[in-house]
Amino acid sequence: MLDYEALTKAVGDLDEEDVMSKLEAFVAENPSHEEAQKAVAACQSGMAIVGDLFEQGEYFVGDLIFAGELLTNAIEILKPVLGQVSSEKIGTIVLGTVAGDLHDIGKNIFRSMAEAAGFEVHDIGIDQPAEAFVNKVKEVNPEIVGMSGVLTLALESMKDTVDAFKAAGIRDNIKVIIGGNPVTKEACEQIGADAFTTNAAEGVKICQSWVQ
Ligand code: B12
Repeated sequence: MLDYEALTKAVGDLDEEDVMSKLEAFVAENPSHEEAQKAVAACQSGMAIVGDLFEQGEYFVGDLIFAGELLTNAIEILKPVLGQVSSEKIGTIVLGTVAGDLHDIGKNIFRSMAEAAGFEVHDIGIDQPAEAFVNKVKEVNPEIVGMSGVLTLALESMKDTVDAFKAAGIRDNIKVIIGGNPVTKEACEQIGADAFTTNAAEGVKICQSWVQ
């Protein structure tokens, strides 16, 4: 049995060896999807600790970089139990991290889970301006656009992107979901998105409800 709190602490401590050995033992036990999602949530809480220690001046940018690599490797171990790419296609999502923001771990987790649920995901990458989202939407005609961002400034870029959809006359053709640490109900309303979440699994459920 995985001790989720101990996993959160190990991520917060940036104890890579402990994180990897815990996750390898966990995956070897063939956990359920729900348990794997709980492990992701535990890692996410560990990253919040890293962020807090960075703000308090105990960790530095080098530690953030290390934390990013650590979590990317951790998610690689979890991928097989988070679900494989489904062969049945239930919908299309254009996904990206918005302009000014280089964080992509949360986006990548959402992509993996959405693909496992049967979505075809067009991931346009990090630091993507509004026009890049607009162009991709025009090209692949998705039902859904997912925008990711963890910096406070990402909220502004998300609003710019929704405004660009309106200006291009394509806002009514798509549902927009935003995700990442700073998104809230209020931010969602201001941005003009249809839904928000700080949990990838919940995000996938919302997207599934839109294509049913
Ligand atoms: C790792 C990290 C980095 C790494 C990122 C590596 C990478 N490849 O992503 C690096 C080193 C690059 C980095 C750089 C910086 N960072 Co940084 N970083 C973090 C840290 C510690 C973890 C982020 C993370 O991966 N979290 C874990 C993931 C799993 O969580 P998540 O993103 O929220 O994603 C989940 C959900 O939100 C959801 N989700 C996410 N996206 C989407 C999208 C959709 C559509 C859906 C449905 C769901 C969804 O699903 C995920 C799983 O459930 C955070 C701390 C924190 N509290 O987040 C700081 C943090 C975000 N960083 C911060 C800062 C200040 C910076 C720098 C400015 C530092 C510097 N001085 O250079 C730069 C900025 C670079 C830039 N322009 O973007 C601040 C931001 C402050 C602010 N309010 O804006 C934070 C909050 C740290 C802090 N407390 O001060 N960082």
